[in-house]
Amino acid sequence: MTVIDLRSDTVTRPTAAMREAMYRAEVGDDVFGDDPTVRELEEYAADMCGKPAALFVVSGTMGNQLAILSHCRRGDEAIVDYNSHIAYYEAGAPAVLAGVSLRTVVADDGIMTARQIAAAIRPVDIHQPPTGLICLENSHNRGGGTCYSLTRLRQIRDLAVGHGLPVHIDGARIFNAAVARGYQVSECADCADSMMFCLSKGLAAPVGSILVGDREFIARARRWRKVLGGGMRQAGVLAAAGLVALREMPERLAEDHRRARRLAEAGRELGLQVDAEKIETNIVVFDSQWWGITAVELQQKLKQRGILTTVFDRYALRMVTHYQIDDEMLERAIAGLAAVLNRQG
Ligand code: TLP
Repeated sequence: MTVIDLRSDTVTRPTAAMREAMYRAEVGDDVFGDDPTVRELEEYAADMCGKPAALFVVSGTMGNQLAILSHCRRGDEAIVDYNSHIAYYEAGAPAVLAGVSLRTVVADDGIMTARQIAAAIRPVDIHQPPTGLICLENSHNRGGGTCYSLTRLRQIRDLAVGHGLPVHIDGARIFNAAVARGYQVSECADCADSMMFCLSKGLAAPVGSILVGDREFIARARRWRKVLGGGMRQAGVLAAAGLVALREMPERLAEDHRRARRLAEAGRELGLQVDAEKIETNIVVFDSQWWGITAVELQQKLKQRGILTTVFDRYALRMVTHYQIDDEMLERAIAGLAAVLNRQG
């Protein structure tokens, strides 16, 4: 039985072109600034985002945390939505590492409005933590792969500029958002002071994320990366795969989005609650409550058929389409879902 792994797009394996590039990569000691391939990747990524500088980091989590460390002072508060990766999945790192608390906003599908953010900005008051940063997630993972519109991003940028506050975008899946919404990643980055994106999700590179921003910000982040032990040596072998990911992989994401929509429509026909119209990118979150089956039970039954998924909460189960899921595997996953639910019903 071949396993159909819909747990995440993080499970994607490097392409043949990536492995070839890794094999041939020119390398040096990147902590000394001597790795030509890392430098090439950083320059390429900065250019793509229309920012002066970039930093290659171990993970998306590290990229987000370096942004918080580099923008904020100890005691500051960062505005995030309550379901954001930073608030939900980063193990309390803003408090642990930066001494930064989070002001969480409850936003529809994870997409905050400028008005909600404005209401969360603290007044100058000795009793309250100063607002130090606004963080947006695009596309939004727990929101079901939802995306910010450029209009919304620009409204938030204008608000932030008015308050003298920096904006960071957790763009782990920014290429998914860009492909789905038909904008450039640079147009998103233009609405923020910093942006992080992952090479190791839908773009299929084995390891690594990128943080972009201005030179001074990236210099601070580089120092914080060293503090956290994230200075890498001959990292060109990884950067080489990252370059292939950026050059060759973004366009095909539309295929993952088409398959996610197909999966959502099939799930809805089976009685799982999901707003298939809302599926814009590669993430589908099904609500199993109507079937009277918890997400954990559904996950286990699917697993017995070789279909792997992620539990979001009691009745919410996530499935993610990606490079290793073709049409035939998707149809097998849908058939498996139908078999499990029909037996259940
Ligand atoms: N998300 C992972 C898990 O951590 C939940 C996944 O499977 O989706 N920002 C966003 C929006 C993310 O979805 C993730 C990873 C990250 C940051 C962190 O990236 P990594 O895993 O590289 O630290």
